Amino acid sequence: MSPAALKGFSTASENAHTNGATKARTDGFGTRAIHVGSEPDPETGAVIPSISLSTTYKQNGGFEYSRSGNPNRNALETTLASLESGGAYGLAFASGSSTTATVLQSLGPNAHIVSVNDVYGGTFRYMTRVAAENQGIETTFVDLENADDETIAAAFRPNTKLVWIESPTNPTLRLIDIPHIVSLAREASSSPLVLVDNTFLSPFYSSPLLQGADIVMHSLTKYVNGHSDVVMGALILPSHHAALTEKLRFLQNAIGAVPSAYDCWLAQRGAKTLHLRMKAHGTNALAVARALERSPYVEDVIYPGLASHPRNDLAYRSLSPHARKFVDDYAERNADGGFPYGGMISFRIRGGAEEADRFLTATRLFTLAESLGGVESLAELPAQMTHGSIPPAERAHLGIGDNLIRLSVGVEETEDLIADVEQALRVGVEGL
Ligand code: P1T
Repeated sequence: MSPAALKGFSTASENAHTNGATKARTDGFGTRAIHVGSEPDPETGAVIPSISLSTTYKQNGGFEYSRSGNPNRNALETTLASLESGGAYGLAFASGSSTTATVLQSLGPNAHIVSVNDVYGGTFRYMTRVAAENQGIETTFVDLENADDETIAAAFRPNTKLVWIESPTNPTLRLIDIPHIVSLAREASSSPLVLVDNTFLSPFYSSPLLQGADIVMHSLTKYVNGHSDVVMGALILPSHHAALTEKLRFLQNAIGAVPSAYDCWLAQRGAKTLHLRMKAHGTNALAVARALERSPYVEDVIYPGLASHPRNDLAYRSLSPHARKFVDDYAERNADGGFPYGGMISFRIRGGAEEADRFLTATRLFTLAESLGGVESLAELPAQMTHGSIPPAERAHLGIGDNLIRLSVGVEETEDLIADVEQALRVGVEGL
């Protein structure tokens, strides 16, 4: 038995990257985040892995050429496969967008996709402008939150190969009942795969593979790396998808949209504190959402963890086993209803573009910027920024108006964030 096993935690070697597969493990989420894929170096004893910058490797040493695999990417992929509960295989890519592109390329020509109607603007753009024009792929965008079963079933075609889900969606935080959509997909004649883009909740709050999804994707740029200094993406698949993993791994190498060893090292370092950060993002976001709910300057707050959110029960049901434990402990200590559910909030400021603009320039701690999931708080206007590539009529239909503001709530002190939002709301609406 290895010393690590004697110490009682599952080790990276037990979760060996052999062929990308990880074995069953019993350690908790935070323990896996810190230990799986991150073994002390057998030669030097270094606790933190070194960065292997070599682009090529002497034959028969386990690696060949860095695009096909390198120690840092393998280590990160092992960590990711372990963190995404139900996962066995991890594949890292150069960005979330190149991850999306690789999955869509795997569908071949003239396939059909059923996608949730409110997706990240870049995903919408890839589906409608790149996959449609270059691969003849058609995408039907469906309101998977509210549409009845007949409407959803009617969207499936004989060539539907993929169902694309984000939950909560970007930016209107619509919640999708993943097990229900999986069951509808299983009834479709073309047996489409179900992919969940789990970027917004991260592997801490949600485990779509345990809910029946075939593939989970992440923009690691966001919560998993967590420090706004890496652009990267990943796919995680369960053990029964070895053949699909091989196909995607072939494309990972053949297309070559791979991350650098240095970025993999950074993302793995970030992932070690994912559980700590996600708890802090969640408690801060809940507190900020409550402050917004109380404010006379706010029309509408969307945070699925709020007790007043219409799908708050679905949010609770959709929690990963580890998040449910955290949320239940939290609820025992705070009998005020609602629970932490990730760090993203969207709200409509009273007024229009002018008020939103004033709010966004008045915040002191929330920086006006795209992206999310870093330790620092960010604010943005989806209609003009992240979702500007969605046609105006479609944006209006989705409720992405000029007064919809999206917050990525960071892990600063709670009361400072609340004070910042409250003063910026006053300036935004009253112009003071
Ligand atoms: O930025 P990149 O790493 O390529 O990931 C794309 C992506 C995929 N999926 C979701 C749900 C995302 O939110 C993103 C990127 N989103 C932003 C940059 C944003 O500000 O919403």
